[in-house]
Amino acid sequence: MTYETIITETRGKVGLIILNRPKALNALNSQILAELVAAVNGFSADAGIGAMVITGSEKAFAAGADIKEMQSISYVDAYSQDFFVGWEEFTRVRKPIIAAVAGYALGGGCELAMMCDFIIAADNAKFGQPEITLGVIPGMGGSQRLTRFVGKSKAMDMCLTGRMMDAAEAERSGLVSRVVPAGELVEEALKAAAKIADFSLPSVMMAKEAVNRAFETTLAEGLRFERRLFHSLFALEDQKEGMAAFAEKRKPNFTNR
Ligand code: CO8
Repeated sequence: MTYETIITETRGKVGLIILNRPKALNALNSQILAELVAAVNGFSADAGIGAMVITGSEKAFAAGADIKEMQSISYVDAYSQDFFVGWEEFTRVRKPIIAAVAGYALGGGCELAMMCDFIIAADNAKFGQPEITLGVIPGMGGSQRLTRFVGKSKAMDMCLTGRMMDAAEAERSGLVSRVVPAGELVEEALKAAAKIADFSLPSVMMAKEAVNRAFETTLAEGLRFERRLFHSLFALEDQKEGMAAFAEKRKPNFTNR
């Protein structure tokens, strides 16, 4: 499939998606949403792919939803079309997705990064939910996910003042998992994704599912869910292989079975 607003590449077992609307700082319009969802679904369906990386440019991961596309939309249209509901499809992807963020990740850009499984930030990254400056509020999960990542006080500060957080503050407050020099961002993210993609895919997918469950349920239910997944992994050949390889002091050869 050919895309106009993203570039896709395969690096070994990793699917790389580069947001590519440089003139609009990768603002997220309906075309980029549709192409991004198609790309992640394509990599999901590809048995040769074990993890994905989404990145933008050195200046902008994405500067938000496309304000020019949104500005004239009416309430009836927004409501009737359930504007941007397509992003929910993105969050249903079961293989891991790493956001590699350099430059601006604002509004929908910050929200897209938070929909990924974890964020690796370049040292020039800037995160923000500036929707309040436009007379609106976050609409792709910012008020909910940012609050879970950084807590109420910082989330309120960001959503009410619209101020940006730099990479150091984002790492300190738990929004990003690590910060790397901007020039090494994509390689570092690809390295992390390649490491994940070398593990047994069913256990990787279950690990993702288990961690995500922590956001959706009580501790008791989450623990029960984790234990049931854990039990089920003993049905895999890869569990036998992984543990045998440890005992035999060799590298495991996982087959995703
Ligand atoms: N939408 C559309 N175009 C954009 C956007 C955007 N979000 N951001 C930047 N652009 C465009 C600019 O208009 C400009 O285009 P042109 O050259 O044609 O004038 C080009 O990108 C370059 O931008 P700047 O000249 O402004 O670049 P600067 O380096 O001076 O500034 C900033 C960079 C600070 C990132 C600045 O561009 C900016 O403030 N952008 C807007 C940031 C913003 O407010 N983002 C939030 C958008 S709202 C949102 O995301 C809501 C999400 C939820 C919606 C869910 C609906 C259900």
